Amino acid sequence: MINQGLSIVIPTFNEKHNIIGLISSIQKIFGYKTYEIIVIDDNSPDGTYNKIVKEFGNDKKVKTILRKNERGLGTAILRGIKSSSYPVIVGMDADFNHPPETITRLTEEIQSHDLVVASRFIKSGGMEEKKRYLPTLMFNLFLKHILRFPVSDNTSGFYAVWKNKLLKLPLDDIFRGYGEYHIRLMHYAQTNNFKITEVPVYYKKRKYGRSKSNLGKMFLGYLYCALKLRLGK
Ligand SMILES: Nc1nc2c(ncn2[C@@H]2O[C@H](COP(=O)(O)OP(=O)(O)OP(=O)(O)O)[C@@H](O)[C@H]2O)c(=O)[nH]1
Ligand SMILES: [Mg+2]
Repeated sequence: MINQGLSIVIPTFNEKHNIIGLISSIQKIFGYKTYEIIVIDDNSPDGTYNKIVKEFGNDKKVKTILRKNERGLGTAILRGIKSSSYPVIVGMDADFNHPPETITRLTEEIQSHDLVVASRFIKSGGMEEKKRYLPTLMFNLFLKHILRFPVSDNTSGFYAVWKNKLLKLPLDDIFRGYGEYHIRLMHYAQTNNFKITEVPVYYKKRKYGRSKSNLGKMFLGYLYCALKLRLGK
């Protein structure tokens, strides 16, 4: 664990059954260490925001941001990044796809790197949801090939990065749309000579609630994003 402090940025939409357990798990892992959890909720109809405020309203390490007039994963994460106070940022999902224990591995490696990605496609990595594993792997092989990425998983949305390095990148261009922001993040990090590495992650299935991902739309969006980057547009 780093000594300088850690900002964990978590976007939520209808995650009231996951986020309380996730925050509790992070608290157990990091305890008295210097960290903050920033949740950015887009006014979830299930009342995620109020639930967090009720459970953790007195905890100074838990910041909850409510966006009433905006919706979208990319801009929600950017809002969290802009609100962060510590030098290392971790981005992750609220639904336990991203096991909180992996944050420790990310923060170990960030000591000697600019950006560390949690990867499903290296030894000890994987996905509990088997039917999504192969198509995701194939798409990531394609991405690695066409964009010459140095790591194997460029769509996980689970990473640690130094904030001062991140602020040098075109953040408004990167953090928009849905999960394809991760592809743009990797592209700009690489073209700005970031020192990048990966650590294994085993994705569990989402614990409660429903996915926000429309897989067909997501695939086309990610493909379009990758081709645009490849063509330098
Ligand atoms: N603030 C905000 N968060 C969002 C939005 N869409 C998705 N999220 C969050 O982004 C994360 C990833 O969304 P998921 O629905 O888990 O997507 P997925 O991992 O592809 O789908 P699953 O297989 O069901 O886990 C979760 O923490 C969501 O709550 C949004 O529009 N706004
Ligand atoms: Mg998920």
